[in-house]
Amino acid sequence: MLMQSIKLVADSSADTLSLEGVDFACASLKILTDNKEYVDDATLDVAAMAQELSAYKGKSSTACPGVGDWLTAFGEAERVICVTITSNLSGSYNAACIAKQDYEEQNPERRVFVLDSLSAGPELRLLLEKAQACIRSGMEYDAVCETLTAYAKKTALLFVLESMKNLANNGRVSPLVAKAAGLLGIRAVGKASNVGTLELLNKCRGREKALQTIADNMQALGYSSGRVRISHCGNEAAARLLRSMLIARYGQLDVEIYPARGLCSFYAEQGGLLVGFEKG
Ligand code: X90
Repeated sequence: MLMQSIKLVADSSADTLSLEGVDFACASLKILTDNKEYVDDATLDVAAMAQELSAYKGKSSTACPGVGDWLTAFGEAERVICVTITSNLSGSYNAACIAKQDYEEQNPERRVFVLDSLSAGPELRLLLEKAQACIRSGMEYDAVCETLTAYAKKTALLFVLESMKNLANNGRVSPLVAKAAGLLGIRAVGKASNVGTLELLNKCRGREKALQTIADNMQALGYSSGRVRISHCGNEAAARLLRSMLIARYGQLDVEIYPARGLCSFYAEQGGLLVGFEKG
């Protein structure tokens, strides 16, 4: 029997533009101001966007991919695995589910599996890498979907934010929670909760303390030696420091560091770090 080819699809909150050895497509979120629209795709100059937004004084917001954007990303694939940003903070998952229905109705032999990551950024990267490995090993579709669903329960996301202004202005955290970051060098350390919302864990004074607190929280969540993915907003130095701290505690580890793309940069803001990892 011919092996069915499987396409991987994610929204741009996954900060992933391509995945080696598999068919992959990304559905873009957008960042909006009164006079400009930034599409979070491969052509977006994230640093230039951050510059422009820091000089901009008006309102800014974001928009999730629409049903049509998801259908375009699915393309013509017979089997699709689709990973979205948390449904509790975005309409992306909902739009993907509607697109799945349309796609399967129009082409009864096609299948789409939509996974709500209940997270953002590097936790999605881990999920995509797991699916990528399964596909490349020749695993069949249903098994990949099951493996991925089980794996998603064993991954987590922690973050450290220097400002939560954009999150608060767009109603993604309460103004009270947002006060935890930004005042007098106070950084907010938190995690993606079990229901895919921002959960504040600690308020830390200073970068070093915030990063140690991330490492402590990883340990408390059962981290032992699994893969770690760190995305940063103009703060590679902090990401590298966190990696050193983790290696000092655990020995050699599989840690990758990369700059966040548009959507995560907008919400995590300058200096922010997102840390996806395997709980153990
Ligand atoms: O649909 C839309 O317009 C997108 C809204 C996205 C809102 C939240 C994005 C968060 C990005 C910030 C820190 C980590 C959050 C963890 C969430 C569970 C990253």
